[in-house]
Amino acid sequence: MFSKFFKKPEGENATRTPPGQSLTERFPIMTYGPTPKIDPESVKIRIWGAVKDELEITWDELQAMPQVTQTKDLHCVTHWSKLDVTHTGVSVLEVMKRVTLLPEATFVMLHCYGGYTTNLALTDFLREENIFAHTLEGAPLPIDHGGPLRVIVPHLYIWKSPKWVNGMEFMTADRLGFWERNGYHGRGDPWKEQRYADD
Ligand SMILES: Nc1nc2c(c(=O)[nH]1)N[C@H]1C(S)=C(S)[C@@H](COP(=O)(O)O)O[C@H]1N2
Ligand SMILES: [Mo]
Repeated sequence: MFSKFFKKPEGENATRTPPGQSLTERFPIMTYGPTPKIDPESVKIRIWGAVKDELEITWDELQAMPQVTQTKDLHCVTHWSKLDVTHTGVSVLEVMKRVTLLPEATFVMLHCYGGYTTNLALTDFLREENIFAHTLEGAPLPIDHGGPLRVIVPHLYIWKSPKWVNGMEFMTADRLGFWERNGYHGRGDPWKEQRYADD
């Protein structure tokens, strides 16, 4: 695991790095299946399920909302962490000002161009630091990292940060997303090493 690219965390970085993780300076690309190529202008977030009214939020509407830039550490279940990654976008809580949830909504399934899905409890999704990101380190989010638009959920392993996002399906009970059906943990807290379903 430790090599030219993966370093054992030391000093202050050690306390920022969850158990079983090594640090990388690179930002590896991890995608299952082909990478969808989407014109930013055509990006929409469709919102349905346990909501009062279904709606769509367009790329232009998203750009007109208040923007936030934040620097977070990202942790991948495949044992690498990358510290201080800066994304810009719109916070999930800002987008959710447009959405009226039904009282029985407890989970969300995030959907993507290409068919990837991931499930989150609303207690993990409706958090200040979660964002719809369109910019990485000041430049348009590279397509391989999920451009034009991905969700960043920094407190969980980043399979919970879907690339090429295009939908939020609110649910009244949990259902498993793509990797969760294939053996990954339902929640994925890196500090608890929730890697696989039986961890
Ligand atoms: N749409 C989509 N989102 C995805 C994936 C994917 O295959 N498709 N892979 C997930 C996994 S398993 C990881 S580790 C991270 C990787 O993000 P990165 O390629 O920007 O490093 O994206 C997550 N989001
Ligand atoms: Mo992953």
